Amino acid sequence: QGFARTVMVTGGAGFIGSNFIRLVLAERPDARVVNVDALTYAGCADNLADVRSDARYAFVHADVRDAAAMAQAFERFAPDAVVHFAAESHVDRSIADPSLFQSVNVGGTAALLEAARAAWACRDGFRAGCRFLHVSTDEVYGDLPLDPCCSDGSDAFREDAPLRPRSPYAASKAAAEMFVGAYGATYGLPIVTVRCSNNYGPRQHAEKLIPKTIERACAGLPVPLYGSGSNVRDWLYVQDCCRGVLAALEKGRAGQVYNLGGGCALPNVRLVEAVRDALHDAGAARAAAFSVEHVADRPGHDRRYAMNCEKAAAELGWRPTTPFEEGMRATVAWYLERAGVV
Ligand code: NAD
Ligand code: TDX
Repeated sequence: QGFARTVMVTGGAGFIGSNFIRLVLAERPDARVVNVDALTYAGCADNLADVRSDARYAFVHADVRDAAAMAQAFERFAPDAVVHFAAESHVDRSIADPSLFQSVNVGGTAALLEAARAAWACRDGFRAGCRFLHVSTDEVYGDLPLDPCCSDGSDAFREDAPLRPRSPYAASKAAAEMFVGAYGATYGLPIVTVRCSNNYGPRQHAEKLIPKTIERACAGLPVPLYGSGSNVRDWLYVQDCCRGVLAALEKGRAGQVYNLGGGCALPNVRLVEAVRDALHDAGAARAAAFSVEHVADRPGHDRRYAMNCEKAAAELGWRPTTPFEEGMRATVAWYLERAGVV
């Protein structure tokens, strides 16, 4: 399978999307990228400051729910592929405003699928080589018990596990996947889905746990840990995730789902200690006063996520390669440099 020459990336001004665009431009010299982003509070034009002048990059300021704008973008740029990152991504915000998540994550995905279906239709089905890559999350599976007897990984979710989302965010991502599956089954639209675990790395919004921990520690403020801090997340360095998304785009089988996990499960309380240690190693003086405060738990807080990623290894040749300490070092260095701390 040859690589798509024009890739429409939605949500490319966000955390993973901006890292993905940079990867594609660097490693696929023949590719053009069209970034479709509404620049919500989570989108940051500066995330792509260094690629803005690249002749192979174009930006469309539009909302994926806007059917006319999507049709226009397809017509103007004639993308071969769509990589759909655009979403409301923060679980706490979904608890405060679930309808926004329904509108953007479900309605936005449905509108984009419809635009792709119309744009790529031809007499025999769809244009040769076209492909829709949908970015989903491990949260659609629901959570697992914390019980350490299961920590050998044997209870990790495989791609065919039932979806049991528990937060409004996870429900909206699961509902989006239902539309994705329906477009594959009904119309034969060539779609590949990836379910990623918790990403970390440069350019993540400060509302998420790792950047929040770095910012607060550097400001001498306590890090708020929800509940006991024993909830477990599987951390995936964003560069590894982007390589997995690219591999799925290029090598994934249409109609298939691939788990992309980090293989690095940590309880939150351990995770923030790892951030503290990386800050110390980087010489961030204020982090010496690092402290944690246990605050009210997130309602319905998922206990643990774990995915089995053998399918991505076997079919895509993908596995995460960045050791956690190295990814954390690079992450902390990026935030400290941006803040002018070291
Ligand atoms: P993010 O919040 O950092 O970025 C989201 C981007 O989408 C922003 O640039 C925002 O402006 C844009 N956007 C939001 N609503 C839009 C709309 N209606 N139209 C057009 N653009 C819109 O998110 P992220 O962390 O980079 O996550 C990207 C995708 O990956 C999401 O689909 C998310 O569900 C999924 N995901 C994220 C993680 C993670 O750990 N961050 C893990 C698994 C899956
Ligand atoms: O202040 C905090 N204190 C705290 O204890 C915050 C912001 C979070 N937490 C906990 C909640 C989670 O157990 O830390 C863990 C990580 O929280 P987030 O960074 O908000 O991420 P999470 O809820 O796990 O979801 C992330 O990973 C899966 C992304 O935001 C999702 O988009 C992705 O699908």
